[in-house]
Amino acid sequence: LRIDGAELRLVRLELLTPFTISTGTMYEKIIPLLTLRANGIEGYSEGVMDPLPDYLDEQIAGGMALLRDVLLPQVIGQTFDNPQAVERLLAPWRGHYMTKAMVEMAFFDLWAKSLGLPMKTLLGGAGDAIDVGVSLGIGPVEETLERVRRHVEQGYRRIKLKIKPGHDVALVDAVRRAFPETALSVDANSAYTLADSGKLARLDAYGIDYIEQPLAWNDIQDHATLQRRVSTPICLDESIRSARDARKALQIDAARVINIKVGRVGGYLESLRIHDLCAAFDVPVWCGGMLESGIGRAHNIHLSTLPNFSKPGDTSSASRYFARDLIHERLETENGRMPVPAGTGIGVSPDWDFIETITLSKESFSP
Ligand code: OSB
Ligand code: MG
Repeated sequence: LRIDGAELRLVRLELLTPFTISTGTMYEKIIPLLTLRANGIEGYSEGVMDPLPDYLDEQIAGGMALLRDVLLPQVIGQTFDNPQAVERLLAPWRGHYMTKAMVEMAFFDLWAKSLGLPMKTLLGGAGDAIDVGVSLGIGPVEETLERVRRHVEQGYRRIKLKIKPGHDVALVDAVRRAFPETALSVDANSAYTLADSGKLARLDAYGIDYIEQPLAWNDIQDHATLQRRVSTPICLDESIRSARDARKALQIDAARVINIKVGRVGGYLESLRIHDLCAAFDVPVWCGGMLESGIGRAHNIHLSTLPNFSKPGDTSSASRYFARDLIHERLETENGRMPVPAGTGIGVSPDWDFIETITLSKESFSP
């Protein structure tokens, strides 16, 4: 495939309700969107970097500059036989996993469409729907109980509670009392240190599926120490940027579950390597989310059809986050199952008329 054009946009999408995690509150999503073209076919991707480096050390401004000045000029006009060739070209650049993932994922979509295959098939997945849960932001306990109730009623397969110091054991205690049977997890987004081991061990009493990323975003070692002190499985999110990180974590028992976000690890090929490695260690994975629009969600859904994605992912209904999505299709769950978009590639089509109205910037690239 010869890449004969590209378009890079930044769009602004209002969140229906603010989303609070231990690091802060999000009120809107600023989304980088990439289109790659070849032979009249288009591939799409969405960047998951944030305006500020408060989830990981990557941010939109740096990613956009790298795409504009380096990555897109590198791929435009070039011919690639497969996604591996794209990955090889971008491999020398340090970091910038989310930015590189945009190029790799848009190419994957293009490639799948050129082969006439659904993305899931190309990845080695199967099935028409995936199990999903929800991620509930930090808020007053009473309000959280009400939101848990609503989502349990809707059939979501797991409720993930965002926690932070001062908003943890009492919250979990209240939710567990009200919902003795519900699959629960917690996500701290790196808000604790090993000094909090005792506090985190108190969560062992509540039958939680896993504690997601309790310690530093760039740590693996301390999570292994913590795992020796708590019986609840630790799930790593932020700490896993590559299959090499995953190997190190698995070798020292720092993670008994891994959250794969395709953007966080630089794309599908690395996601597949992490998926396979975890399967070899008998460690389940699930697909995380970054409040993506339908374009990113569609990618996540296809990835989630692989066999070792054996826990519910975070790809809940788009209507929970946005009044209107960037795509024509509706990505809504039914009884905790998200249908896999049909058709070739990611199977969703951007609603350019709507996107145009929320576009902050737009640039075209040609050979
Ligand atoms: O840690 O998984 C996380 C959202 C923004 C940043 C980090 C995280 C999240 C979520 C939301 O938990 C998942 C989603 O619904 O997309
Ligand atoms: Mg997380």
